[in-house]
Amino acid sequence: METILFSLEEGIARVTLNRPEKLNAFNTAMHTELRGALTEARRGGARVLILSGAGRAFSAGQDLADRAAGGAPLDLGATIDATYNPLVRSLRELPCPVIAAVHGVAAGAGASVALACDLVIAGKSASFIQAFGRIGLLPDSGGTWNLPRLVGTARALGLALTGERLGAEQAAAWGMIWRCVEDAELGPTVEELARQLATAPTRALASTKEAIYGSWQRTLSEQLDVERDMQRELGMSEDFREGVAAFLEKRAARFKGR
Ligand code: LHQ
Repeated sequence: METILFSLEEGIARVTLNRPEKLNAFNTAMHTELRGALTEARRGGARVLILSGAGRAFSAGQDLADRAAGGAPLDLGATIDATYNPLVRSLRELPCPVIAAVHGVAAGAGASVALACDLVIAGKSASFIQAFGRIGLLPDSGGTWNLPRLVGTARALGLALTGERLGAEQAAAWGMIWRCVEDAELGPTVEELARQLATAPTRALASTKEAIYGSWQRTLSEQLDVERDMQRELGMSEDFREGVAAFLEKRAARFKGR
């Protein structure tokens, strides 16, 4: 692969955006390779996926020089239909946690894709820029959905309308991301979390993710029913039996993700 790095070992899928000279801007090839990697992660039974960027940034968003996204007349709707929307849906539908490890800048769709991940961990010097407005666009790749849900309408509008750079510490203080750590701690923190999640009861984590995201479309009463149905399923899982047995036997559980 030319634009990303991919590996899957011991349940941990690692996807690294790899166009460092262009700050990992997404081009058509990168989208194609990302789709392949996510399919492979799912097929290979990944129990956690880490998304990161090579070089000095996470991603500067859409490659504005990519002919497939440029040229005239522009149909950005078609581009989005073929690229970002399937990517964001795949990340959300992956039946395991997805961690975004953000260092440097995450701008435009780079910020949106990071925020579409389940757990965002950023180094202290990282920043998020809603760069869309600067070039005459609105936040896409789920930005207008995720931002207000993460930080509230006032802050979502402030960020999107001004395009102001938001530092990682502030992002964590606002609840936009899960954690901000010292730059040097980003790699080790993400690796440790990934190892923890890769040995967790994966089906329970997948159901948790699905239930929490899905909750926005439901009433409390409907959500109670969803929790009941999912718990019924999980109650029949091997991992639930193992979890209870390990607790009663006062030993560490050995979850298999089944
Ligand atoms: C880039 C890019 C880039 C190409 C840096 N493209 N080369 C849009 C359209 C279509 C469909 C769907 O969705 C979207 C959504 C979007 O993502 S819109 C937002 C697109 N992104 C941006 O507008 C951000 C543009 N980049 C920047 O504002 C800056 O590069 C940031 C603030 C990210 C970083 O600034 P610096 O640290 O000063 O780096 P730099 O600007 O010097 O960039 C380094 C190189 O990367 C440079 O190339 P060069 O050959 O001159 O060294 C840039 O041209 C290139 N690059 N972003 N998006």
